[in-house]
Amino acid sequence: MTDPLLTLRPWSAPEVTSWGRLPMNAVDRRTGAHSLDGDWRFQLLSAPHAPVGGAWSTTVVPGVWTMQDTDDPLRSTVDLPQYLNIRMPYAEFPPLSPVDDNPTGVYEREIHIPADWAGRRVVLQVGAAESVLLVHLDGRPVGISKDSHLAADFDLSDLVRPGGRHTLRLTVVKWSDASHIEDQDHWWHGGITRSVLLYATDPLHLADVTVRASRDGELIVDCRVRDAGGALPEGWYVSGELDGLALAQDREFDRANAEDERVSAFLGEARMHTRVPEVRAWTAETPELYGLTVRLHRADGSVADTSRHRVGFRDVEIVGRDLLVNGERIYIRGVNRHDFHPLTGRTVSYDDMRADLVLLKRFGFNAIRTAHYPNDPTLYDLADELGFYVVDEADIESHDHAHEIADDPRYLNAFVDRVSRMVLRDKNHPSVIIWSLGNESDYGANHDAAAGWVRRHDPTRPLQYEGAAKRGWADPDLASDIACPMYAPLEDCVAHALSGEQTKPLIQCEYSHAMGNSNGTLADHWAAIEATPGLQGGFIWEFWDHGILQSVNDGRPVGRGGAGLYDNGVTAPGHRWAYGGDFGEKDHDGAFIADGVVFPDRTPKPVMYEHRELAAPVRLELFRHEGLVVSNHQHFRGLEWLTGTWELALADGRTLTAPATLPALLPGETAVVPLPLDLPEDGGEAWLTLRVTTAEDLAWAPAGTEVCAPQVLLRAAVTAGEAPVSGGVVEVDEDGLLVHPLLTAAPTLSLWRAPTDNDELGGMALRWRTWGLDSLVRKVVSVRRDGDTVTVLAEYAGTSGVVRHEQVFTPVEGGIRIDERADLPEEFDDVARVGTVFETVAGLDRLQWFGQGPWESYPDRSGGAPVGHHALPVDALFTPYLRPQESGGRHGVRRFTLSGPDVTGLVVTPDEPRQVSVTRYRAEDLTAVAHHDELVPRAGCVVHLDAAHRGLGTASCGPDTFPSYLVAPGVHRWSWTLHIL
Ligand code: IPT
Repeated sequence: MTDPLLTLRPWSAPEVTSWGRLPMNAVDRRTGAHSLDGDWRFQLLSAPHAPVGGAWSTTVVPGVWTMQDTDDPLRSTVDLPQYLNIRMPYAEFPPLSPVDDNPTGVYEREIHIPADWAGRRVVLQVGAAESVLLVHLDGRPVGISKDSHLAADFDLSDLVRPGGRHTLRLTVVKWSDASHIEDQDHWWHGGITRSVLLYATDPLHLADVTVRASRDGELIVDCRVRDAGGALPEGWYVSGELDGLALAQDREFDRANAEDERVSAFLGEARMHTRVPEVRAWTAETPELYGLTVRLHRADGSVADTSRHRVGFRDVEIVGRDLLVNGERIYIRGVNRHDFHPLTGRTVSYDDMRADLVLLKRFGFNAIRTAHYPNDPTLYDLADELGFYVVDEADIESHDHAHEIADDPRYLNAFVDRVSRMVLRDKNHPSVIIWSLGNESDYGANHDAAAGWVRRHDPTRPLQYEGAAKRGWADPDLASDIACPMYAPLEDCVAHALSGEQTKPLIQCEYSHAMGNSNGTLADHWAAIEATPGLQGGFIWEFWDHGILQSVNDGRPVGRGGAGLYDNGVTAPGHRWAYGGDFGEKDHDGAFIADGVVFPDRTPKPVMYEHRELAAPVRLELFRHEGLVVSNHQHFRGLEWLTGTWELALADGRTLTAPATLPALLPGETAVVPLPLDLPEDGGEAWLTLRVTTAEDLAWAPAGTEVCAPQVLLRAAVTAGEAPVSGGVVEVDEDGLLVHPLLTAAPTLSLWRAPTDNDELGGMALRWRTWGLDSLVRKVVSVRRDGDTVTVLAEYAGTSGVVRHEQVFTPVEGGIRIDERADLPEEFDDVARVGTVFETVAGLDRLQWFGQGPWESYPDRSGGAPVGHHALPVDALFTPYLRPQESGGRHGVRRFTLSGPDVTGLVVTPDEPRQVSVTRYRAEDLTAVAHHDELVPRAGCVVHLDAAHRGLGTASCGPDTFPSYLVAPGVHRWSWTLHIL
């Protein structure tokens, strides 16, 4: 028998967005539904037209077959994850996809229809399937759906028997016309990624509920009612209740609608309203929610249907060039977030999503862009509850064929379908403050059509689309109410805001690309944003490093069983975080998938701590050396929820503390408070830090969680170089290399760092290699003794330039002072570092330092690492970026001690705060391997002390670091002392 769903070949028909699918709505049917999650029979076919009839294996729904049971012997076909950013994984042009090589999953199971569902409307909901879903019941066609990130509901009422058992088949075709508009930058998978349910309603049911709640307490609830039976019975009515407060029926609306031809025999509309006195408004800082219950009643008053909502009263508007929430110009401290998990690929649980958002809250984020498709519905519930502003983005990215598709009328339906279904699903969430038409799809008539639909349907929120905004940040005619560029140079943003031409809020939809060791200049961005009216923030790219947990042995994804095989960002032996190419893909985009502010197990990268500080709700400034200015840097709340501790770090090693009481301050207010601790007359350089913690348990943090640690310098260092002593001995060998009992490699000059992803993709690493900086050849020119002092002159030859390097070794009390000078030729006009590198004996396992920390910091990413006394095991200093690269640096180091339980330590004191790193790896160790798990730690330490270190920037996608963070040619001087502990 020919199957009409297959005969239609919907996988190459963009006009067909669905068939038999129910309209999207905001009535949540998850509670009370029968879950169909769990084991299903499964077959993977090579193409949709391949015959079903092979052996069935078992698989878990929801899940992607690309990550599941890949060692199942019953599988005739194995289809693994593939990572490609822009390029499509096949050559066919839209709307076509490969004919014979199109993995197709066939899922089957029995469903049981309860006997008491007799007379009810029975609906199947498939949470999400990619990319085409075909539904059959007992071999009969039920429906088709596309759009891999939204649910599809199908009415089964006419096909099922109460008390009966039926065979449900879901066929999921991986490649289709829809893949061309789901060309987002993440792994390609195939399967059913969200839960499958079965639910029943009365034939007379709530077809949709639209909630509008504004900050003045006004609540309007619009209900649409349908009768699947075909005729709306007389006497139905709706009721509503908001936390015990009954809503009133809007008679005027009902009267007007009674004459409205849209209200037919089977569709009813009703409006209810109320005004809540002294309403507690919703904002991301104060996520106040009210519980709303909407009921549909039959004529006798009995309840036919119920819909529950959580309501947040808030306004969003654009006034002039400002985006306002509840009348306040807010900052958007955002991140782009994918639905991702290292074991399941795309299926994310409630706990996972909650953990994501809790972490983001703790690190000062207040906004999420759902890059680049509507996320799991639970994410929005959590955003409402924990407090986030959400840019909700439609599932449209046609990156590879953007220009052809934006105006292709065959795709018009798909654009409007995807955008409108997202709006219909998510419109009641207070967290959603902006709609987005999608990502990287050029700009065409299809976008304008979708924008037109949104503007009519939901005039309460702004709309954005980067592809439109790019045509003119100030142009009022384009389908974007926000100027939302990606990776725009900061100077362009500032210039636009100062130009007098700005008409729209400027909020970058992507900026500060977090690939590897990155996010340089984030603090400079925020300084400019806070200083420039018209700039309101942006969304960092991105939350996740999408590394998939892989077994190195067989190259397969580990899947759900992998919990416990990673910790603190690092995988267990025999495993690694796979990135593009690791599954044998011929075409891939490598580690570009690892560009998040957290590791694949959600361990925060160091940039998170800087972000937390940039978002600090409390700021500190010194007031004429007599007191401190404390300010409340929030938009909507006081400081009652916070408490703190003062900490005074002195260069002599002391740290004094005192409890802090934060002043009562309204948003934006400041107060002068006296210095909390007497500054001792001695003790040298002195830094005062206010460690701010949560005063009570919050939904996202237990009491005592650190929120920020603003710091002021109370007393600067007085530098006095250590005086020479006579009679000391400095030993150097015939090559002028220092001989020292604790060093296995003498201090030499280093101009090279293991290229970061930014260095590689930004082209710097190539230049450094061309100059030969990775393999400088040292030649000693002279060794001169002058009393106790030894002066060594050496030349370091690259392929296109020679650096002269001088070291003067002078004995000082208990150690040696080393004064260094390097002369960089003009052609080396942008190097990674100028500094000293040496290696120590084994057994020195602990670093103590006075400087910035405790986490990794670099010259252009050093905020949020307060100056203080820090100590960490050497192994914990290194940040395990997925692709090994320069890592583990500490900025502003004033002194450090390396010691071990059995070995005497050494103490290094630079002449001024310097960039230092202590790791188990040479730069060439890091460049030699592609994954962190391949690194073999050395027994001793590799120590870098830099006179100058280049900023990190974000050049892997976006601007490089600023000129002030570059290392210039010419003369560099630095000195340091080396003592044995
Ligand atoms: C931009 C994409 O929108 C995003 O999905 C991601 O690929 C990011 O870049 C880089 O990681 S598009 C890019 C061409 C600017």
